This record gives sequence, structure tokens and C-alpha cells, in this order.
Amino acid sequence: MLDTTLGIIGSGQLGSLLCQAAKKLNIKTIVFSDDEHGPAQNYSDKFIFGKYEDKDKVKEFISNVDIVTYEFENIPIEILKSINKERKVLPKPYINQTVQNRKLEKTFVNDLGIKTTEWAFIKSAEDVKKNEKLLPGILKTNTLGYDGHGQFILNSLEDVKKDWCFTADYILEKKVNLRKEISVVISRFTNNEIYIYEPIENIHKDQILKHSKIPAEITTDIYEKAQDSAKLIADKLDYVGTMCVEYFIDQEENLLLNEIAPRVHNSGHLTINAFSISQFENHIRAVCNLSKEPVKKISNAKMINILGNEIQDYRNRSFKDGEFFFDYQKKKIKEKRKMGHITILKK
Ligand code: AIR
Repeated sequence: MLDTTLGIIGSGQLGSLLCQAAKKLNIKTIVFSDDEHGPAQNYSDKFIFGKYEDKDKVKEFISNVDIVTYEFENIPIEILKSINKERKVLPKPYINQTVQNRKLEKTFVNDLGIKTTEWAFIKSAEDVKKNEKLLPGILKTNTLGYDGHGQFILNSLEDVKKDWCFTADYILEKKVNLRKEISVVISRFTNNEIYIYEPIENIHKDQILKHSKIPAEITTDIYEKAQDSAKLIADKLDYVGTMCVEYFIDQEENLLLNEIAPRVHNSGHLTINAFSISQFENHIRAVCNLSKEPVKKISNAKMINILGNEIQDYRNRSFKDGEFFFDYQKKKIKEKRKMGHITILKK
């Protein structure tokens, strides 16, 4: 499709990297965000700042674009659905609705025969008590959570504080005896073709991704299972675009799906330098109805997230061949905020 203008909802680093990939393909981008300082405006052709509920701003956005995608899943579903009536939103809004709701997400994957951690839907302290067998566990808000936001570790019933009023719905997940975490990034195109990247091994600290690397040190069985499940999910959702499936591997070598991200993903940042076509370019190609092109692996790689103040030091460093530093150019440095990343290509 020539002369396409792609609308992107959300203006963080994922938006910036999508805009850069679009530019390479001569696709114009318009970013719509409620963050006045969102860094993606530095890379988009136009930036619309406004509340997602502001009908005039939404109208302005819609009238300027041919297709809409998003870089952040916590967008009110009604907004995505109303935009979808006028312009195609990809991935389809119902996918976002399923995936941003942990209960619906887990039910969907369990029904496909894909294992997750043991879990229960929680509405009250009483429900936690009834599910004591899931402790030690993690209580997570059923919707609107990422990077550890809205998560509480419960080692025993005593950790359920008396003054907690359970104003939201929650999911209680049994803690996994973790050996490793991996993710699979997959892009699915409008003609149902798929490109699937090799599994990526991830290390989290305080629930925030710290390192990713390829190749993942995993068995062939886990490698294949992880890719097969991701393919099954993408097909069942009739997914168009790039998505990521995150998994735990426990001490008994069980592969357990942790969560699905219906968007490009932090662990896939290394695809920018380690493959001939990145997760971002594949996403743009897919949602803009372009063809799937052959993808070549260039190198093994390691990606390190740069959090908070660490960015200051990186800004003054010089880099060697095979090291690629990305500064997200966020206005404010905050503790644990993702400020940039570096990818190091490895022989
Ligand atoms: N993001 C989206 N889901 C998870 C993450 N990390 C990216 C998106 C979003 C940005 O993080 O690009 O816009 C928000 O970052 P911050 O630092 O403003 O919270």
C-alpha cells in the first residue's frame, strides 16, 4: 500500500521505534498520546496530544490516518472499538480486550491446552483464603498492569493486610520455582503468513526486564513448544502485527505461559540489530498490509535495559563496533524507568 499514513496510539519508546521502522518503509506516522512529552513525537510526522476520551482529538486523529495501531495495551477498550468503526485498528480491539484482562487471557490459553501457572480469580480477602494452596503467590490486578505495577507478593495469608479493600478484580498466581524466563516474538501478516523469531532468554529484576539474549539456552523441546504455542495463539486470535508471548520455565522443565503482549516487546529490541528485519518493521509491514519478506539472522546478541539514572553514564560513553546504544530521550529520569537500551552483537 503506497501513501499510507499509520496512526499509532501511545508515544513511548515502542512508538519511537515503530515510527523509525515506518520511515524506512516510506510510511507516514501520526502519534496520538495523552503524554505531552512522549518521545515518539521526535520521530513521527505529526503528534496529537490529548486525552483518549477527548472526542475532538480522536476525530482529528482518525481524519488524518488510514490505519491505526497501538504501542501500549492499557488503552480504554471503548476508545479502540469506536476508532475501529472508522479506521481499521490492528491488532483487532477484541484481542487487546482479551489479553489485557488476565482472567480472559489465562482462560483463553488454558482452553488451547497451553499451560500457565496455577491461578485463581480473586475479588476479596475471603477468595485469597479459599485459594491458600496458591501461596506463596503473586496477587496481580486483573487489568491495567505492566512492569510490576499493581502486583503484590503474598507469602502467607498474613500478608493480606486488614485495610486492603479489594476495590479491583485480581488474579492470584502460584509462585513458580523458576529456572528461566523466555519470550517468543512473532509477526503475523494479513494473508495469515507468519514470521517467528527464535526464543529470547530474559532476566528480570524487580519485575522489570533487565537483560535479553539470543540464543536462549534451552532444550530443543522447549524451543519448539514455545514457538508452537505462540503460533497457535496468533492463529486463533487471527492476529495481524507483532506480538510477544512470555514464558516461565520451572525447575521441572515445564514451559508455562506467563503473559501475551499484543504489541512489539522490550525483549524483541535486539531484533533491530540482530536480524535483517526487526519486530518493529515486521509489525509495520503486517498492519499496513505489506508482504512478508525473508528475514535473515545477522548475529547472536544481548540487550541490556538502561533504567533510571544509569542513562547519564551511558550518554557519556563511547561505543565499540557491534554495540548499539538507544537513548529514548525521555524528559524525566525516574527510578526504574526504562530510559534506553544497548544491544551488543556477539559472535
Ligand atoms: N511500554 C508499553 N507497555 C509496556 C511498556 N514498557 C512502553 C511503551 C509506553 C512506554 O513504555 O512504549 O509508551 C511508557 O514508558 P514510561 O516510562 O513513560 O512509563
